[in-house]
Amino acid sequence: MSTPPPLLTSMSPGENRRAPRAHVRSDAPRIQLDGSWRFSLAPRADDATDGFEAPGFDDDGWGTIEVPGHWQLQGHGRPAYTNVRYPFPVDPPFVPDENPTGEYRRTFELPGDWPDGDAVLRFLGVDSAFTVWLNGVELGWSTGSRLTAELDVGPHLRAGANVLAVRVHQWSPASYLEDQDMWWLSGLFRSVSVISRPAGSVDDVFVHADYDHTTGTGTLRVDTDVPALLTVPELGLEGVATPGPYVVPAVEPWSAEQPRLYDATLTAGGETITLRIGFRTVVVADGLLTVNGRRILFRGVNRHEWNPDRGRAVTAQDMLADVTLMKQHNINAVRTSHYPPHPDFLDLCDEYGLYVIDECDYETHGFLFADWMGNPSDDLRWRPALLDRMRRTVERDKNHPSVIMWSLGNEAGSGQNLPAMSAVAHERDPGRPVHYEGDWESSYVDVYSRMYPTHDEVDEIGRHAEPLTADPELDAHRRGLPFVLCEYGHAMGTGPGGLLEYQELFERYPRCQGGFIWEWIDHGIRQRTADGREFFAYGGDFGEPLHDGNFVADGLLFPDRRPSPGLVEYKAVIAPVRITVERGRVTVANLQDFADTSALRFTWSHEVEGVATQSGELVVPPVPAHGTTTVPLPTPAATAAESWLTVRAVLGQAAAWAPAGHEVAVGQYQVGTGPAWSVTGGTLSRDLFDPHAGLLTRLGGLPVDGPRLDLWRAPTDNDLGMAGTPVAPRWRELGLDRVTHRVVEQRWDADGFTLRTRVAPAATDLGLLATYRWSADGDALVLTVEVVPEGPWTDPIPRLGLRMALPAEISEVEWFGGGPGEAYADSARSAVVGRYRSSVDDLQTPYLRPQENGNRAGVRWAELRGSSGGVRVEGRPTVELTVRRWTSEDLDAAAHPTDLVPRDRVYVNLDLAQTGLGSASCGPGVLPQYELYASPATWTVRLVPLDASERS
Ligand code: IPT
Repeated sequence: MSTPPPLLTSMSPGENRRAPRAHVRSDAPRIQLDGSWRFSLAPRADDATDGFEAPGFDDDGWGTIEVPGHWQLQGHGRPAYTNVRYPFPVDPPFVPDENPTGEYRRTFELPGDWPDGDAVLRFLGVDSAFTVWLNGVELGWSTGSRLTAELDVGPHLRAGANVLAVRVHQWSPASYLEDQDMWWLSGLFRSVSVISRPAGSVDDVFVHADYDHTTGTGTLRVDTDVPALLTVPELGLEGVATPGPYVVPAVEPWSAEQPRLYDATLTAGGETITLRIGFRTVVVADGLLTVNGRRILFRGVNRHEWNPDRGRAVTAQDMLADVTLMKQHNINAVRTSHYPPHPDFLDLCDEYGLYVIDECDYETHGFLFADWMGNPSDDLRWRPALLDRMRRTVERDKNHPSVIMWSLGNEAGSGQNLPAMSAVAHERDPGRPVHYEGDWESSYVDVYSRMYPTHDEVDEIGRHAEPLTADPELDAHRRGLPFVLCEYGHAMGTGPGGLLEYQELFERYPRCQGGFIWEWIDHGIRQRTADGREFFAYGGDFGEPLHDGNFVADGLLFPDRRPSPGLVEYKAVIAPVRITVERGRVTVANLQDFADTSALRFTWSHEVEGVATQSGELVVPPVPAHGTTTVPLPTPAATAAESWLTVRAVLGQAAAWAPAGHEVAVGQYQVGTGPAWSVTGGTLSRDLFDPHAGLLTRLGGLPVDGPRLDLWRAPTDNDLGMAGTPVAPRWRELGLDRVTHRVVEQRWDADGFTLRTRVAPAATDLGLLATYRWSADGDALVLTVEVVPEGPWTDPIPRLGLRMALPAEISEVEWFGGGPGEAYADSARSAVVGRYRSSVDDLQTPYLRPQENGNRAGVRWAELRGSSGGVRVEGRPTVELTVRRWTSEDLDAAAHPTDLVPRDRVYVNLDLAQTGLGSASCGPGVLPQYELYASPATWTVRLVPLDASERS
């Protein structure tokens, strides 16, 4: 190629494409072109194959590729990850000469009964710019990777074999508009098809199904480009003419909680289109975002499309799994960050009930590094491309009741093209508000939106007391708008912490209508080590010269869709009912906006040290939305051992997304605290301790190292945070990862053994005086640790605890305390006091980049066992427990879980506390009440040797 084709130099969005229209299901004849195509990848656009589009071109020497798919995940080229930075020079509209160019060819047979006349060739997603030829004829080109592109092919189709050729460039001017925080992955990643367009058939339809909450009436208007007949059997509409309007008395409205859909058909020109109609009205009124007249509360997530093997070429199962998992975890809203999803995903949102902020495929974040000079948002030459993207978003998805807001895009700075995009959405669809976070004045949007504000800022905004912005009129406008957090709770690595405190603000201030966790799923790519062990790759693992590491792994799901502890925590925080258990009664608050609690069944159980002694059903009359009811609860007398009442709300009947009995919410009440420790005493044997360091070496028959004071944890992504002043670098500066232990005193007396040490890092006068007092209690040992800080400690510390090592044979843990999953001070809403069992291996949470994980909070006792015995540990007050086959230092040094090699020990931490997690990997740090400081502290543990035969 001598002169570059227009799609590599032009700011225009495409040529020769059909006007965008609704994505509908129809019975028109269709040829699905998914499957195996011939494929060749040229390293540069000017290396592309001359004449490849000719029907007679010989592609026998070419490889093959699966469509939909990305070529980088099928052995051609490599994935690359950058967050904000463009992986090419910011030199718009130019892109590098090294522009990987994929050439696709395939033949398809036109069925014998294929109707004459119009037909469209439809691409649901091609990343990034592509030109299409059918039977050697160039049809046109398009950009807009996550948007449908259709071209007319009717006149070019031939009886028998047809040859389709598509040339896709990884980079194009449009790449400047697609700087989303994700892997750069190219190709035909969504389906391709040819669809017949019978003469007189409906090309485009816009369903307007409004609900009047004051009368319960629905109004249905179906706009079509040609006259058509509409049938909605359940509404008694049979072959009525479009558009209507048809007034439907007493219609059942659609909401995420009660996603009522009415099946409908639309016929014209011999084609039948099937529609699913949901009646609902979305309005911003009196400063609130309302659906069907009520303020709603978003319990949301940001969802990128992801499959660890297929990238953004997600499957139907992936989409269904996402929706099902969201519903199972009490999530009611999705922001489709940062592009329209596969259209089938929205069908699932309609059906299962999720509110959707549908976001345009638009981000120019990398202009940040050019001080936003040349940002397409403010350059009129880009306006046609931006309006094209907005139109294609609205037109494609306009018939989904789940879509309740349009979003102009993400992180695209500011500029005159954004209000123009907003106007396009408003004009075409007055029935949906418009969102864009980058407009802090909120001049052309209908909700005020921010990402990663602190709790204090949310509180201020909730009180309409946020700082003034420049223009008083605009300031007044914004101050009157509802507020959402389009991103918060950055779910990178261990955490996020602090979600509960956000939820409290959303419940306190009507203006604060909830938010969307960043983000739904880790975008790890499944890989194997040389010796065949699976891991998930992140930025840099493919040798990218410029990358943003594991910032791509910040989801509530692991890449293979296993829920992370963060998701379990979020589920508890956003539970749609709140269960408050007290002596003799339980109060159920229904936090939903529409549904009563009749879908839920309530059970109670009385548990003594985590073992149920009594249980039953609780009769809770249906509580209306936002109502509260209190019912009596049998409260057994306190027992000798610690006992709890646990009340659970479960699904009474199977839902589409979970079986009957699925747990929705839990509440607990502590009935009895259990006895104080009675220490009977005994003689402490000197030879249990190392004579020099004074550390325990043996417990019963079990070799032991330690315990001794531990301040360190393998920094989490939040500890390493990019926002504010991250704590982990400071911890290292202080030397908390390399403390030394100097014996100050060893003293034996009638009460036992006292060891005093000074624990301190090199090069500083900071230290902790640790006093370990050991005494015997029969076979057991009791250790009280007292810590007194010395020197000017000012910063929070990672942990204050004891670390000890046991033999590697320890493999099982049973405990009474918080569980079953991981919990930290500021993410402990999901921890339920009970008795749990786990293998040591299953106590680990496999974050893509190893870091502190797996902590169990509020542990009263734990039994750690191997084949030849074990140890029971008890904590007073409780302890925080981690058990792992490697040290914190090993965790810290590893880049992937496959780097962690089990040692010949099991390392056990019995901690008084750890500092919280926060969300500083991209947001606020740990709230003050969850920060751990070096201060005088005391805690006691009891260590009891267990025989191989003993079982609790
Ligand atoms: C914010 C982005 O909108 C989102 O795409 C993602 O990158 C997230 O951060 C971090 O994972 S932008 C950030 C500068 C607040």
